[in-house]
Amino acid sequence: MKKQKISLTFFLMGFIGYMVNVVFGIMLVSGEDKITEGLLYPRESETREVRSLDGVWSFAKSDTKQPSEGLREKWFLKDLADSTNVIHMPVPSSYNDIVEDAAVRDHVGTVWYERKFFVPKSWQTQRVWLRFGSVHYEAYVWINGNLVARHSIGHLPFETEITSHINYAKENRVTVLCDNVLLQTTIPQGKIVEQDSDNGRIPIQQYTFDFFNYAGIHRSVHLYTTPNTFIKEIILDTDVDSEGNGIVGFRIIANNNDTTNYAKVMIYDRERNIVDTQAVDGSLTGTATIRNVKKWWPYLMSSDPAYLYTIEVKLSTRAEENVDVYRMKFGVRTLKWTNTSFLINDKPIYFRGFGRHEDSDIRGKGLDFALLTKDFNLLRWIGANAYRTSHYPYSEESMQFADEHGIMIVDECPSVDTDNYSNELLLNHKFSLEQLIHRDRNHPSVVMWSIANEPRTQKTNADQYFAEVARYTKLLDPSRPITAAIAVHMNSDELAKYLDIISFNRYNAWYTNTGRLDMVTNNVVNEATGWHEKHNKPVLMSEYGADTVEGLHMLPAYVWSEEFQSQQFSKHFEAFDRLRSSGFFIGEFVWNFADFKTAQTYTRVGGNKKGVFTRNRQPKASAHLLRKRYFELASELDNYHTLPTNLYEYTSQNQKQLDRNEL
Ligand code: GCB
Repeated sequence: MKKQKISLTFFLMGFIGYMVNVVFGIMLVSGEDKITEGLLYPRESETREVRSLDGVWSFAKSDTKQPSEGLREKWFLKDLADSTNVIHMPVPSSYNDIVEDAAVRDHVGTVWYERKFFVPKSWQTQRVWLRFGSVHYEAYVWINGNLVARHSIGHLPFETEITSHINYAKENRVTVLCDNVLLQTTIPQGKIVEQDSDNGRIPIQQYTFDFFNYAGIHRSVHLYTTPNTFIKEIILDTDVDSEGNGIVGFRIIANNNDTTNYAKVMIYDRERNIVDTQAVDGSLTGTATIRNVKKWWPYLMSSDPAYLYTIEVKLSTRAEENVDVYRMKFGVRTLKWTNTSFLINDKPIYFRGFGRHEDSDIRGKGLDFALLTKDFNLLRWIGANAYRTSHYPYSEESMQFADEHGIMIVDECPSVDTDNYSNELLLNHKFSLEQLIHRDRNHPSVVMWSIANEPRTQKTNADQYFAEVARYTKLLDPSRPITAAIAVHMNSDELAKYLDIISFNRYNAWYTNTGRLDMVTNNVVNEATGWHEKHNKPVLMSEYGADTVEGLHMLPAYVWSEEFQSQQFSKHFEAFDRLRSSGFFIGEFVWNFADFKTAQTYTRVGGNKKGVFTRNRQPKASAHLLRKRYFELASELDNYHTLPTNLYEYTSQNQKQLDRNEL
């Protein structure tokens, strides 16, 4: 089925009665048949060059009352500064917190970005590609005034070939229009309402999800080259045979689809030794074998976790040998699941993890390598082995970090609080999963797909809707289980039956029975047991927690204090240990790794404070408690006995004996 769609804001502006004179015409968006192509992560090789366009771009916010002005006046045809006032804007970054102006922070609708660049003459014989790691939510891209790309759904990459639009002899200009409007049919959903203000009637973006709707060019922008005939995709499927050899199925897709192509595939180990070489032709499909494979293990589940190999693909055509070369890292591990357990390399997984956000001060959701590195250091420090990409796909660079550090990922699509089910929503939801799986399918760290967070699965049509989302996800990737973080009561939920693993979010002693630390443990045990008894599937707790203001201490424990967060965690730990002994409970994820910004409401003091770390990544008291538990679990469950020497502070000579008794 083909569907027609115009840009969100333009649709919206029609909706609220603004005049729109110039749109790009009608953009075609197809439905189920929309399949992502290409998008290999930009990497240099002897046949490819990569250039970053990150840096300081020109930026202009549209006038909320004249959202289509820039299009009507064709700002993309000349320098942005010739049409409107521009300011400096870093890329990658959200634009919201860069300026001391609430109108930018709370802007609804379109903004413009622009920068100039040169390409070397040597690129004239190559294809040139422009790739965005993510623009939130909808993007239109012009090169030298020509519309070259359009993409919607934030948090996911897109690219386009710009070879024929490039000037090799002079400067080039890239212009981006970014639209942050969320509607009932976008993923995630939102709603625009018109309200009276002191400045007249204005559109307000409403949304139910609990994180700030940051917008802008959130991830890196790259130019890269490929030869004329090039490797478009590499799809891996790894396994381990009964003798412990790694089986690496690979499928290479070349852009020309020519059956006379052939390829040489080499597999290197971590020390750069060649461990297998395969020559394939025609279908470019084959299987490599790695003798005595070193499996990819999660952090603290092996003394040598996160072992990665490198696959090198050299594509040749009848006319030219080694026309394109691409290398990428991968891991070999198996996943299996039953109705009580989830196994990696035939060993049961017990998740010790977090729900997280891509969020920090100033840059919002902008990719930042210092932050990324710090976060992974903190994950290791605290002994976590997993996190969920709540509530949208995280950066490709973070997925590479997860592979390298052995952190298992529950990879979530951007559907949050899914409601008001419609066909258009379903198509977009499926497309978000298709783009996500296309992007992340080769990462060993990705062990599960999460198809939604807290969908309203008690509502009319939820059953039918999620039957289809689940079917489609499993069709795209049968090798990983699917889950969703459910908050609806198990008696009214219509989704869990379609999942392989049931995840539930619950805030005992916080949103229910606030402050009652004596009403946590049994409730958690009963709810998890209920889910298992109803559906006969493994269960994990995907969210629990309490808002906590760092430095607020109250004894006896009182909500918002550090004491309360620690004690509320501890009550959950008791529940988790009881559940572990009953055999179907496979993990615990604290909400949240760090404090994060939300929309303004009277329930949030400077944002959501359920972090174990502050927004600035400093530990609250609960972080030290959690660290003890996560390492103790590693020791108990995964035979990991090299505990950090500073896990316990010295208190007395008697302490060791007491600790041992407690363990
Ligand atoms: C939830 C949501 C998460 C919120 C959290 C909270 O259930 O999944 O996005 O931030 O609760 O703190 O309210």
